[in-house]
Amino acid sequence: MTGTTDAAPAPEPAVAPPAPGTAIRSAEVLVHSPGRNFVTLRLTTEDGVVGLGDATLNGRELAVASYLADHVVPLLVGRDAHRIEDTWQFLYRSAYWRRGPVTMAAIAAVDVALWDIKARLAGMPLYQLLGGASRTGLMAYGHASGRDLPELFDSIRQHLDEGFRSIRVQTSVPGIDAVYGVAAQPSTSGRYDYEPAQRAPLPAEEDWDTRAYLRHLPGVFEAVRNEFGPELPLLHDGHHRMTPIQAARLGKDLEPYDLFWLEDCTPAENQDALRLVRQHTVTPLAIGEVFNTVWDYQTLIREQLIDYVRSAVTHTGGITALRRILDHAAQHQIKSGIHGPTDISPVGMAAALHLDLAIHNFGIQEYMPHSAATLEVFRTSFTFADGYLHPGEQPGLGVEYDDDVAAHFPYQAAYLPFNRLKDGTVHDW
Ligand code: GCO
Ligand code: MG
Repeated sequence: MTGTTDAAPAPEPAVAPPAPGTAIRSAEVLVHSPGRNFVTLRLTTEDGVVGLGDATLNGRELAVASYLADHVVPLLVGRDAHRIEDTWQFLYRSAYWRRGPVTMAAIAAVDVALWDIKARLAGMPLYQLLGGASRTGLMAYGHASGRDLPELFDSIRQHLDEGFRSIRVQTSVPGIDAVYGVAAQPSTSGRYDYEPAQRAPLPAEEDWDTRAYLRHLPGVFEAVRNEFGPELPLLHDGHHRMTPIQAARLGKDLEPYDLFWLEDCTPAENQDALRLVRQHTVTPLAIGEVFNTVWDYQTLIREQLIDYVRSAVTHTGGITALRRILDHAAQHQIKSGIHGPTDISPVGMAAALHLDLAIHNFGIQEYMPHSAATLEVFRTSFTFADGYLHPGEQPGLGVEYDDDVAAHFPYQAAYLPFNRLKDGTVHDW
């Protein structure tokens, strides 16, 4: 043996190390309450490039903050910020305990922050990395509500004045004191803003009566159609409160009023139940804001039992995972209707808008504008004009987080309400 050694050559690393500067240097979990609570993940690379992700789970914020801070942040430091898919698979599979809103919100925050970093490094708005724009703008719907018809009509007119061209209609029901989607009082800004989470040590108790609701709602839509004409796209959220046969009846009764969709008509954990609803009505159905993986949609998509996917980027494992759900849905002519109430932070909203712009099967985007305080903490560059949203052209997501302003808004415990029937039984809210 000449000029050789018995020692085996050092093995190549299984994966290439991060390019200089792109390893994650820090991961911070930011919990603040500018008007309402938000959980934000901020990743920073060795070179100082920052990415933001939304991990807000309304009413259970601290569980996700702990999942991230205690169990995910220690795994992120030193990882290559470019390896989005590998990081997603690692976080999902290495936890062993899969799915669930806490886990999937935490993974979503990491995923979105990594997409933000990649797009900032590329110097492009994120939608360009997702395939580029498939349209010029994103039709958005706003939330109108009223305790009676005059208040409801007033709220619809205000939304039309603000530029909305599609309207969700929620209304009080005679005999029910407090109902999802309707503000108890007109807000001081003159709008009927509805923010369900309430800052209090205990959840508020609301009441519910499905028969009263089923009797009342079709007349409300008839009045709205008579007042605003046949063209305005109208939506309604049943918020999981009906059984399949009740939902089937409501869908049938609303057919003359040509809804854009009826949302969350049943709780839908039992996907098979939607077959019954579908057999009885051609009112389009939207479901999924509380779902967190593609498995929650398996029967619904394969059997074409819904028309719109309602998941949020924030609650479904991020852009990587929601894009797959929407691609699967596209094979069945099912479109997107991404969740966008105020409990999705401006970071989560921006992520939704980039995805909406890029996919082929975009349907509609929910849009509840955030409060002035929220928009001081999260400086956004997305726009809304004449019914259409656009994510803007800033590199990355187009959102900056202001720590100094956020410091004025510490976390405050807040809970979503719950329902009881007249006899005291707890009911879906
Ligand atoms: C919607 C939703 C929300 C939820 C809220 C709970 O369609 O926008 O139903 O209003 O109630 O996200 O946190
Ligand atoms: Mg909803």
